[in-house]
Amino acid sequence: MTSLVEQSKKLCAYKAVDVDLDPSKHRVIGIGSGSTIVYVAERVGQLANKSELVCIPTGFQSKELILKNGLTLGSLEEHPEIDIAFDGADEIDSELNCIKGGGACLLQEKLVGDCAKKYVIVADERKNTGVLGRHWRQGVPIEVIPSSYTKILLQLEKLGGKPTVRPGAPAKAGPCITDNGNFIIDCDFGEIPAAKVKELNDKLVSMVGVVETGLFVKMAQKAYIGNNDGSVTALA
Ligand code: ABF
Repeated sequence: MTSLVEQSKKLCAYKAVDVDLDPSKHRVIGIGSGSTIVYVAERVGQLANKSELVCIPTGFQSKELILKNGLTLGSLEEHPEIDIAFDGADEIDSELNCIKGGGACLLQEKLVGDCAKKYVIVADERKNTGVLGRHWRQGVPIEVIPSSYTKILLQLEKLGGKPTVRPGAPAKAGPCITDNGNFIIDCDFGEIPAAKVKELNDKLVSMVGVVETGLFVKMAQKAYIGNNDGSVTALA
């Protein structure tokens, strides 16, 4: 039996595609990563003109989803202007700032989001807490150049965070390696008030060795939240 959370993921994903994707105008579409985006790809794959669309992935899982749903796979190099992109989030606040990167694809996700004229987040209600750091207790994912990780750990501690290097899959010894060959540090800063998210992100990206952070500062124009009672809340 499908759980309420799973149903809410499908509801918000279908709603986001039905409301925001205009198949007559949007031809280049960003497809993010995670378990909610599975339903976005499924819905896009049901469009009558799907063969006219090009989908830009944010990682390996995303590529597979695009292909599995009979959609055309494109690249950011070929299509640096994306009409609309959909992605999941680990947490979303009242200003639509997000924590992303639980799946270690944050760099490609941020690139796709940055290239998108319209960026839409889909998430179940657990992620909609109003303040980042309430639900996602694992910390802000930060992608770093491997040789810089110890100096960045020190810098993050001095900044008041509690950083840990993300381990790889259980069978694999050593740290998690991203699609770009980098490490991920998860840094717990506790709750991050909406007014402080940009300031924190600016401090993090100014550290030499940091490639990108999982703080997506006001990148999304819209978010669809799937609720357990079967309703969908649109935030903008
Ligand atoms: C991706 O999927 C990540 O940035 C984020 O970690 C995750 C959210 O996934 P889910 O939809 O499974 O909660 O977008």
